[in-house]
Amino acid sequence: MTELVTFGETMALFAARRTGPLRFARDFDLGLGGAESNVAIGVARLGHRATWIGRVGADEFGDLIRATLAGEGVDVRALSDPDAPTGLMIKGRRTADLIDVRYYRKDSAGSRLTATDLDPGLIRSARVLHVSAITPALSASAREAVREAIAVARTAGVMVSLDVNYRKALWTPAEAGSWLRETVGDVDVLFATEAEGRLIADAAGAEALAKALAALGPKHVLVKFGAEGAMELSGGVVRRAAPYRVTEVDSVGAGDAFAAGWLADWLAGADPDRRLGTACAAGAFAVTSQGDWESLPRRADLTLLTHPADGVNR
Ligand code: KDG
Repeated sequence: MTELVTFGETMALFAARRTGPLRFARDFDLGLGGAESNVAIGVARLGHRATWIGRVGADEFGDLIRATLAGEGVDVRALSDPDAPTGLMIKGRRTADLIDVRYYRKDSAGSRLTATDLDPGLIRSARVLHVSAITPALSASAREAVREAIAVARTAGVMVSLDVNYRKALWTPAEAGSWLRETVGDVDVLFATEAEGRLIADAAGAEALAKALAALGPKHVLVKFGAEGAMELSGGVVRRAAPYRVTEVDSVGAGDAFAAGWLADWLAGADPDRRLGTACAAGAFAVTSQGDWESLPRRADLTLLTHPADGVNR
């Protein structure tokens, strides 16, 4: 029985191997990326059953997505759309410190997701529904799918988790803010950076912001500070977690890893301090290698971040 259901668009991902303008890249690594499937992989690696629902094209990239997610232990419900291709994401390295993401996803199979692609029975049987605010920015039908899924989950008492994941290439701050303000009251867990939180509510300082967000409905508000750690407001109690010190190679996917760590520990019934620590550790692992999800941890990896001073684990 699945514990977490999520859905959204997963794309084929071409990552340039060389730093500099994309037109000089020459070689690319082919992989995949999708905020929600990244979370599903992270939750599966941490020992819980996760299902990802989405549409892919009837093409090689669709096959790659299906096979990779299944290989990661995710229950894949990927519809093959004969009329649209799998979306593409190109990741360039404009400088050693600046990753430049471009999407080729307009009218892609993933963006054509509809409410009828979902399985309400599956959502009702899960413990968590996880969505991101990327999906409502993809199309009217995808937006309707998010609305419908949240309604099904709420009626069944399934915990609803939302990661803001603001993507400026897909919609404006005003459009995102309006959808988020409409939706946040139906959400139990909210993941946001400070800037993303301010799309929804205005308050000076992270703690005041978390309180303003919680006042709109979510029982758990997670504010992420990137390399500076994170804060959680749950049941009126504020917790802060210090970051793990790691060498950052590629920060894309860190937020999904954080959500996966938090949700996996919620599923495991871990205490709130440990849960926040696992979220930070998963986020830290995510930035240590190329790729949006490849370095997500298994349970046994979590202790590795408190490694010996010589950096060797024997
Ligand atoms: O959160 C990481 C994502 O940015 C990535 O894997 C792809 O879903 C994606 C997106 O829309 O950027």
